[in-house]
Amino acid sequence: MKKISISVAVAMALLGSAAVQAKTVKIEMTAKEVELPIDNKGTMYRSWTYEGMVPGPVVHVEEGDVVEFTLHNDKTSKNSHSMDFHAARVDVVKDFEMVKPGETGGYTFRADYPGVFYYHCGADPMIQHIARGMYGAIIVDPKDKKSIPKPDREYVLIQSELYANPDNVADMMANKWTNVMFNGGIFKYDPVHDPAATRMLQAKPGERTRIYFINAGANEFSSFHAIAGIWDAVYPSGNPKNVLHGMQSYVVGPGDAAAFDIISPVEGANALVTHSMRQALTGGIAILQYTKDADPKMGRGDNILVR
Ligand SMILES: [Cu+2]
Repeated sequence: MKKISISVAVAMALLGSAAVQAKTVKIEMTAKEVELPIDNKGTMYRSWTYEGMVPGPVVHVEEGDVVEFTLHNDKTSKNSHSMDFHAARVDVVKDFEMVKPGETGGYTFRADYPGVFYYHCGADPMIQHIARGMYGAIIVDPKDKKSIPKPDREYVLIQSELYANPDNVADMMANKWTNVMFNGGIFKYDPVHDPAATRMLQAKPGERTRIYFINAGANEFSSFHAIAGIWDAVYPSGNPKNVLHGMQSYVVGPGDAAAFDIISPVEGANALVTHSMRQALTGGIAILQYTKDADPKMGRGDNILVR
């Protein structure tokens, strides 16, 4: 992201004698068409992106914040692009309209609902813009911090399908995907199934780890499961008011998201998978390793989404 600036006290409302402040958060992104690796070997894929990365940057705001979003479409782009934030309530025609190469668009919304929400390009054909990599996460922290347990670590995992030929929209419409990816890579965090993988998610035994799980699709449902673990809590859409306990799996459809909390009583690992086997065994597995000396930087700050 080029810049995120936060200006406080844009809106001041007087409630009795107490001043209530609403933050305005400015988010700017540039749509860029670039080559990116889609596996641990470095196989390159012609990707369409936000900010040159798949997934796009994690946007993090608080419930009630006003988000001023600006989308630049790089002048080297060959296609129009757009932005659909699932955390926004706006006008689909005016606000989600396509931005041509070299032009700028944008809109403003208030993040009224806490949770984890999908964002994606909605330019035509949407199936292709999503499959090429134009998706990401926006996390809206609840205003009431006590409404949800504070996690020790947090990770973003976004599931998507890989189509061998991204120019072939007919194959996408026929659902002819070859692999499922987490965060834009086949077995990106799974050295068990791909020895070339160098990354894993990490936590300590006893820590509460929260996975912000988004299913970008474009087509497949995900049955998200932790092999050798149980979800302590699942929050559909990440909203603290939606809570399920002791879940083995929870289905997240295309375009949907949920927050999954897990606590391991032992050292070792869980394998986080979509339990649909063709999806898991073609790339949809991430290892969450539990050790007493887990890297304190993992699952925090910029390492919420492990690049
Ligand atoms: Cu696009």
